[in-house]
Amino acid sequence: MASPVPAIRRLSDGTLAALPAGVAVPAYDRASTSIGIVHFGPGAFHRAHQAVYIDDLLAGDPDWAICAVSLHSAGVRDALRPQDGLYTLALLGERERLRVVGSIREVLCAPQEREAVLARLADPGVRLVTLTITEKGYCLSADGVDLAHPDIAADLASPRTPGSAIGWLVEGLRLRRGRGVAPYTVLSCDNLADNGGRLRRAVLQYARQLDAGLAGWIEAEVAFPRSMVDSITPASDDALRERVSARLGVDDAWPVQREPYTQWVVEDDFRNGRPPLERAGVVLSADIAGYDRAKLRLLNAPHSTLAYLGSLLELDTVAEAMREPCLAAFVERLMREDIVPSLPTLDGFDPEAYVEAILERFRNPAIRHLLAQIAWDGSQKLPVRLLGTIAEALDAGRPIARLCVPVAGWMCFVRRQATRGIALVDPLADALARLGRACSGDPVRDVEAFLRLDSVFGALSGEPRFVHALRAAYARLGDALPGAVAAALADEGGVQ
Ligand code: CS2
Repeated sequence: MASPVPAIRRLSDGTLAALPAGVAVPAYDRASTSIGIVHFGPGAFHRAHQAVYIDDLLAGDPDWAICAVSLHSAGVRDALRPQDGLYTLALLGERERLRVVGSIREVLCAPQEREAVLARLADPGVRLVTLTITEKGYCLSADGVDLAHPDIAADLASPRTPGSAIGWLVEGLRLRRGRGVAPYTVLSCDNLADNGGRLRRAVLQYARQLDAGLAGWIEAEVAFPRSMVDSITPASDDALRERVSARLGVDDAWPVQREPYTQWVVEDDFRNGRPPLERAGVVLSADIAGYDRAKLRLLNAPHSTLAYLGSLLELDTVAEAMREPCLAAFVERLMREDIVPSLPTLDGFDPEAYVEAILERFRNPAIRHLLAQIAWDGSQKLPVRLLGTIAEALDAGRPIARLCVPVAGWMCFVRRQATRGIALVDPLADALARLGRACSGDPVRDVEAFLRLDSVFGALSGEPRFVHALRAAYARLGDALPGAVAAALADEGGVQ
């Protein structure tokens, strides 16, 4: 008689003790931790970054376990709940190291578990709410919230059943105020300069539409520290899942991976206690402005540059793009000659060493970081990563020709995807697809059409020197096929 097929065992509290030696596991009793943090957006980045720092400090301070809340899809909840919130982090160094992370004690899907989310937000034990919801999740306008955004408009119409992050934050704060519970601190961990300040202004503007008293209370009582987060985290794929499950000897439905390097700088402005973050290696600082900007401009902007120009060159990954001499030389020159001069001088910050370290991280052959992943959401990323540098260079009378090449590269990428019938991942995907299809290759007409995207270009579109430089860059990329792109990049001296 055939023996029964053994049920495939799953990573969970019950199987933790049986994991092979060499796989790191939580160094504390998970059952004796309590939830002190609600996190919105438990994607790969949160689980590879903040949740790992919290995992490091729970042994010494058990009050800060995480309730992870997805705002839209049930995928993370469905993968992690059967695993008691456990998942594996693969650290992609010379030798891959595995670590099971235990800091997420609860996983909720907000649209399906509204009461549970509100109960957590109102819980006095929760003193911190963190967010990684990507740039678009904030529904920002130039200096507040976009009141016309469909998610915000829907929440304003029925604020007790929110859908947006800002709607949830404000509803949670309203409950706490009503019950006499001290507010939580709100910590944005997304790649936006002044992320805390921008979120604060957006929350206040939203709350003012609903209740001036509540808005006044939030303004007086709630802290929104700024933060800078950094660790390269390629999306999880089947190869990772299979590798990890094979090494663990049990199934992990959704492991995550990242480079060994990680950094988290947080403004030390918490009103209701905070986790002892410094014990886990977080840098707490009175003023982080400058660090967030350096990271966005010197890491994320080059990343987007590699993504668009590398995709046009038909390359797949960051490491491959860095092996393409014309592109690697272009990016390095962009960083050293055009971006470094835009950064304020900071005590203890050596921009040249920072550039060197970033280039080294981009070259890491152990990481398969898809350019297509970084190319997502260009309409949200370009303003924070590149267009601010261009605006400042214009004001200061510095050259902008090279800085315009990645912007033109994005336009060519949009055009190419549209002509190939490939959908973009971008909140403006429909408008961009229409624009891309209407492009004729004529620099004057095409650039003018893109510049009408007000939420992307804002006042820059009326700046003649910018329009001129962008047209020139777009013209140099020509038909945007690999030959033309390589020639434009190799000839970069000429774009000065
Ligand atoms: C990347 C970032 O996907 C992207 O747009 O530029 O996720 C980048 O890897 C991280 O910010 C690194 O800290």
